[in-house]
Amino acid sequence: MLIQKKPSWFIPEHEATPESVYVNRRQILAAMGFGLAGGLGILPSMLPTMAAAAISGFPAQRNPAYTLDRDISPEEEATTYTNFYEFGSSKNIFRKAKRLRTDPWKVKIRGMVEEKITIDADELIAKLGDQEERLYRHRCVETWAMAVPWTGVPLARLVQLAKPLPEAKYLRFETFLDPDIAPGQRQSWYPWPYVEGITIEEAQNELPFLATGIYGKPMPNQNGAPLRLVLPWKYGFKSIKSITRISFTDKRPVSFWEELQAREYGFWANVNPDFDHPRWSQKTERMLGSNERIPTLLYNGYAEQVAHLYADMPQTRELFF
Ligand SMILES: Nc1nc2c(c(=O)[nH]1)N[C@H]1C(S)=C(S)[C@@H](COP(=O)(O)O)O[C@H]1N2
Ligand SMILES: [Mo]
Repeated sequence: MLIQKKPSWFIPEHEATPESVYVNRRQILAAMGFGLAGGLGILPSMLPTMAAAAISGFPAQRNPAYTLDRDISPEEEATTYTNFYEFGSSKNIFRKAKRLRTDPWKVKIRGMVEEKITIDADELIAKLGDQEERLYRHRCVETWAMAVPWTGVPLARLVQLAKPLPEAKYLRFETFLDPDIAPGQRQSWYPWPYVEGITIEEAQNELPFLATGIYGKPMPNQNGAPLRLVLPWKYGFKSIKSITRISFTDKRPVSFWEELQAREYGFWANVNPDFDHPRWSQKTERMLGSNERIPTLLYNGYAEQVAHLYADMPQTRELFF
């Protein structure tokens, strides 16, 4: 039996790096509103760009609790080899994804919560506190993998903000629906929009991350701008991109891929090298930028953080698909 312990991102004050490059949004807005710009040596023409940078908070301070056992993937690879079926089923859809307009971008929080909120993505992130950077591994069910620095906030803070009712058991996430912009959404055999779901216990774990950026910069469209989920211990398809709606519900959500092929892409989809996909082995993976295959780790190397969530469940195939 595992005992609830301090999340691994918890570091005592004296160990934390004092210097943060985060620019406080209020300072900039105050400078704009109260005419302090001149005194700070800031030209009025610089203000809009600075405000934008401050609001998005890049680059954010790296959280030293999340370390890697491998090199960070080349940025060029991680931002051009992407899965985003809304724009097509090939990996090089980054040019097509440029068409997505991500500002303004409304996000709705709905369902079994005290706080039903409709809010712009920027404002939502500002409400959720300071952004941080985390280095996470990512393992696609297709067996390619990467290790990248994400910028964002823990999803657990959004759960706190929403104030779920006691009957809420799951979070259901939805991506935009706009076939005029996303050609993949004209392919009617797919159950658009893209949907994903996790349990509320999973959402309250330290790992789930609402990401707004990658490599210290705002998220490129192809990686899921302006807001995506990152669940590093699950197969990559669970990490839903370009979120427009988060609903709290008592019914287990049926995800996009589960609806298409439940035998291959299940609800839990926890990474486990010992359970093969029906069509290929899950024992090894290829890191982007390399041709070598390396062993895949149980829970993608995050057993310490998440194994206790599943300790009382049968350790069968269902948990790893
Ligand atoms: N909306 C949406 N989210 C998505 C996908 C998608 O097609 N549409 N693909 C998923 C898959 S299969 C993977 S592996 C990751 C890939 O993230 P990346 O392209 O940023 O590496 O995004 C996931 N999130
Ligand atoms: Mo994937």
